[in-house]
Amino acid sequence: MTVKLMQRQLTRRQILGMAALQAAAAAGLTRIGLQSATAAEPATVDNAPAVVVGSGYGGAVAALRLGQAGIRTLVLEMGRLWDTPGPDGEVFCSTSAPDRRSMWFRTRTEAPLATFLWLDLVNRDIGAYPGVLDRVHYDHMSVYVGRGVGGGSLVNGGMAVTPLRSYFAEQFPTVDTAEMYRTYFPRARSMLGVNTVDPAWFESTEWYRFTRVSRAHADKAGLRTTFVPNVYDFGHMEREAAGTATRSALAGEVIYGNNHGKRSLDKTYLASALGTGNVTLHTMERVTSIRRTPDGTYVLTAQRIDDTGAVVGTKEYGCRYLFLGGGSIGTTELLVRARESGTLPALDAAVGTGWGTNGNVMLGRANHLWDTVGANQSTMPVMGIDDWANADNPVFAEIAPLPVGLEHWVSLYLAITKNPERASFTYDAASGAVRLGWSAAQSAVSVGMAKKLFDRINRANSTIYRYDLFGSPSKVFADDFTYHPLGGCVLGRATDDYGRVKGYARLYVTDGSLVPGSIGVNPFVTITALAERTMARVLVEDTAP
Ligand code: FAE
Repeated sequence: MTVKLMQRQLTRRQILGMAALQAAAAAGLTRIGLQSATAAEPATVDNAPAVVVGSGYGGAVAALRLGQAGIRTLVLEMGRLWDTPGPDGEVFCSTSAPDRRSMWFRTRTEAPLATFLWLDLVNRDIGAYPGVLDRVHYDHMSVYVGRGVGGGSLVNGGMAVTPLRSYFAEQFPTVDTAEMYRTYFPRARSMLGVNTVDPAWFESTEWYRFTRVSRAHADKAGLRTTFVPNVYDFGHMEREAAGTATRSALAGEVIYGNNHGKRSLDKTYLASALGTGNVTLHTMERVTSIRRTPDGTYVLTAQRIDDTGAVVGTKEYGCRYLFLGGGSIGTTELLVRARESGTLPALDAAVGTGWGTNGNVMLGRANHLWDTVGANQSTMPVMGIDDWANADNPVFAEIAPLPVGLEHWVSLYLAITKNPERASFTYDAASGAVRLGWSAAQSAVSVGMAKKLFDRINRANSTIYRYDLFGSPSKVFADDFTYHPLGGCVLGRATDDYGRVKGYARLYVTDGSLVPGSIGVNPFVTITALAERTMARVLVEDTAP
């Protein structure tokens, strides 16, 4: 990463933090802090006062606020620091020619769109490597997650959506909604660097023709569309279009990482966290178990892995305060295993329950030949079809790009439906595996809701679905994966109303596992805002000497 100013002014601490990340990458270090830019990590770090597991949204907020409070904090992240150019001079590989950097220890990519014109044109054989995108498989559901310093922010579409206030209140009845919308949502948006596309540029650029076509089709069905903010720097994107900046969103980059333009967490929260001088980050360390000693110290066991995935060492870390930010499936898995294997037996029965997919379904519509979507498409979505207020069938559908560099007449969507189905995780003592009990019938509920909305759009426009995109010949709705895993340690059930885990003092959850399976929009702004709320409370009430 080059330490350069994006449109937003970086703080001095962010610049220091980014310099530390840059120096660590240059030296090939897996232990990163302000110290690591110049010297070795202090030996005492094995017993940090606070440990944070994971460096996605929940972990990054916890790390920054702990660091600012003067609390020495260690962040453990199982993925790599994405800051070193590969042989092609780029940090991330492209979506059109993925290599080993694309996926987490796979020999073939597993992209959400499996086929095009029923042909196996999308996925590629790759070498196994700690790549940036993982697809975690359970029996009837797989979950896409980001791996690396920044978690999901490295691979996501950047859509920074604040949920409908009434739905947030419905999902979090014990949270002070007024305070969330007055204080924590604005704080999260500001820290994440949220911005919006210039409407005039949007209306005129070829790069969003695909969105305007979908908007027109929604209009025809009497449906409302709405602009959606993003953390991609739209100033940079306009310069990409003008040919004065290196292309990233306009070069098809997204799910395997963006080389430019995106304000991922390593450039915002995490850079600031490292800049406090109190935060150290270890990469390629996977936490496998948590226990507590009689004096109340939490002890984590972490496996150090190398670029082949081999475990090259095991280490234990002790801490007084433990913050879990491993994401919905990462955190839930750790806590379910801890309860069931007896290392944290007093965890509540609600741990491992209340998990959902945010009602995710992906689908494509086939447009008329005269209704072209354009060969040039920005990878950053900026608009959604908002039918959430429809009590009969609430759906919010992101108008998604399909940037393959040629005209394909596909309108692609990621529908977020109000699917009430929830699943639980179980522990298999023999193998030590944690399994998710989601069924195909539960996905069918999301499909039914998405179909109702898109049948209406197809009827109004005399169009049909695309049958060629999701592998099997007749599959129209991709209902077997989610981008938005939510729940597992739901706020107010597995934890108190601030993410303090029931049964154990000084143990906290700060990530997407707090959200009860659905939030009605893309979730990272909500996750960030809830983590800000937790940290504001905990630092005042729990860390007094
Ligand atoms: P997350 O960001 O997943 O971070 C967890 C981190 O913990 C990861 O870096 C893991 O590697 C690490 N970790 C897990 N377990 C361990 C362990 N045992 N030891 C050490 N480290 C561990 O969690 N959301 C939006 O709001 N807008 C979008 O446009 C959007 N697009 C998406 C597109 C894609 C392709 C994907 C995959 C997701 C998208 N999302 C989007 C979802 C969003 O990225 C996700 O909700 C957040 O990243 C979840 O944040 P968490 O803090 O819960």
